Parts: sequence; C-alpha cells; structure tokens
Amino acid sequence: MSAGVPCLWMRGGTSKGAYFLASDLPSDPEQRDALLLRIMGSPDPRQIDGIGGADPLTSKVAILSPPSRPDADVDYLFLQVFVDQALVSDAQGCGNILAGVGPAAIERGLVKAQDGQTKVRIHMLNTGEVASARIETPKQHVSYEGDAHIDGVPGTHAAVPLMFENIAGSMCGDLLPTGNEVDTVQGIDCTMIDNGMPCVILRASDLGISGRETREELEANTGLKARVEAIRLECGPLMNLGDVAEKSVPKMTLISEPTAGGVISTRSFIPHRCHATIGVFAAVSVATACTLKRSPAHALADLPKDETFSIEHPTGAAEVLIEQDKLGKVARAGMVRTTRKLFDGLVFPAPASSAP
Ligand code: NQM
Repeated sequence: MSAGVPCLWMRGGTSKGAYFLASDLPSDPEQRDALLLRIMGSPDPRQIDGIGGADPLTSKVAILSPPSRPDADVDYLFLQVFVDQALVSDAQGCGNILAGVGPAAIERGLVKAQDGQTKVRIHMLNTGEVASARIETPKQHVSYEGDAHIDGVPGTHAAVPLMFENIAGSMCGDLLPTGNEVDTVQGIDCTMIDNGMPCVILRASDLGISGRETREELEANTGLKARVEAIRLECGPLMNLGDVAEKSVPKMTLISEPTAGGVISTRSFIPHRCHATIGVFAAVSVATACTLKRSPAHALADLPKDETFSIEHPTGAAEVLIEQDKLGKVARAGMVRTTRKLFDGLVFPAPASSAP
C-alpha cells in the first residue's frame, strides 16, 4: 500500500483544498504533481478515487514551506489540480485558498502564534508578492469561530482579513498587458487586466446573455462556453501568458449592471467551469477595471463613495477594499475571508500503477 501523506483539508474562503508541507512531498515538481493527481483522483470528472470534490473550486492544493525572503513568515505555492485532465498548474495564485495558509502554517508549527491575533506575512510563490493575513489566535491557538459571514459559505466564522500590495501585473508583467484599457477581440470589447489575477472582462450583453443567469444555466450553454473559450485562447498571448490552452488563466469575467446595491455584477469562467462566487484576486482585478474610464466595466459600474467595492456574483457579493493613490491608481487592496480546518490526517494516494 502507498504510504500516507500528512495533509490538512481546509476550506479557504469559498474554495476547499489540501494543505501540505513541502517537506512531506517530493521535491521534483514532476513527481510531486503526479502524486497530487493521484491524491485528488484526477483525471476523472467525479474524482471518485481521490479527495478532490469534482469541481475546480475543491480541487486545489497549498504547499507551505519556511520563508525564502526576510519580509515573510511562510512561503505558499498554490497548485490547481485539474479535475478531468492530468494537469497541475502553478500559473495562477488563489486568494481563497490563501485564507487558510496562515492558520495552516500555525497548525503545522511553521509560524508561532501570539496570544490574541497573529499577523502572518505570506510569500505567494506563484506571483512573488507578499500578502498579509490576520489570524484569530486566543491563547496562541488558531480559532476558526467568529461572527464573520462571507457570501457563498453558510454560517459565520472567524474573520481573516487579507491585504495586498504590488500585485499589479502579477502574472502578465503589467496591470494592462496590452497597454490599453480596452481592446477588441473577435469583435468584443475586452479589458485584459491583471491586478493579482489575469482576467478578461467583457460585457455579458455582448455575448447575448443578461449576466443574471445561474452557474448551472451558464455551464449548460455550450455555445456561450465555446465563444468565451475562443476569445480566451486569443487573449492569452496578448496578455503575455503564451498559449493558454492548458492553463487555468486568464479567467473570463462577464459583467453587467449591479442589481443588489453593489458596484457591478459578475459571472466568471475559471476558465471552463463557472465560478459559484468569484476569486479574491479576480474580484480585485474586476474592481480595478471599474476605476478605468475606458473599460466596459466603468460604464456599467455604480462606483462607491468609499473604498468598499461590492462585487456581485452568482451567490451574493464579495466586498473588496480598494485604496487608490492621488492619481486614482489602485495602491492597496484587501478582502475579508473566513477559513476552517475540516480534517487533519494522512491521505492515501492511489498507487502509481493504477494511474489512468
Ligand atoms: O482569484 C478560483 C477561487 C479562485 C481563485 C479560480 C481565487 C482568486 O475562488 O484569488 O481565489 O478563479 O480559479 O478559489
């Protein structure tokens, strides 16, 4: 029988994933990724022989290691394990899984908790930037209990405020990799933007939908999905991402006018399934697009008077804090998430001989 691998299974924001110490996994990326596929049960649309939840939002991995830069407390590598393809990608970060990194680092003894709250500076290896998280740690133990609610997760939990700086161009090199606030791709106006996550932002109405559809309705719309994918494949190289056929970026965010008092309404393809909510960095990127006068997002947005941008999504809204400098440039961003430890133990991967 294969040996068990120490693993924390956690909800991070509106996602769920397996958190590992790098020292518990093979150091060779190819061997590591092969092991992760067997742990998650990929490739298989049901991930029936693994712990993945048959959804990209629950087929995620965080790998933690001691910090490799002096201004961080822990290094975090995010890996997206594809559900129905034998692919593991580090070509994106994940702000939802990021919410569980501070608690996991404390649980695993990588970071020492203070009595009360503990600030954890997280070096995000996918993009090279440092995020900061504040974790509730009464009596030097992580507490997951609290009063914070985030849409897309039932109940209330301890708040995990996350703050980001210098995330513009995280993967594309520039906030606006084409140099333009708007470009036309296959006849559709697009803002190609990367403020923490490469996103293509387009009007839902330009694609013949209202933008109010449910996740299920959008996923059943094969014509729409094919159109969105064709635009995505053309946007990838324009965003300095190269051939994106086997990458989970850019994300495709269809926008429309807000309907619930927010700034803008979104439906995000990540990139082939529709997000049940919206990614953290994707929401920051959408909020940033709303501030750009030529972006289609600006015309649809109902901009707030303060710094809180409520980004509507299929199951509610995500509140993004956007701090702009005197020139209107987004200087800092943040979002409150919650997280919860679900399971701590050993995970047993399918034997290599049984891999499809
Ligand atoms: O944009 C899903 C998520 C994400 C990414 C995805 C994310 C982010 O919500 O920061 O969190 O877009 O694949 O987990």
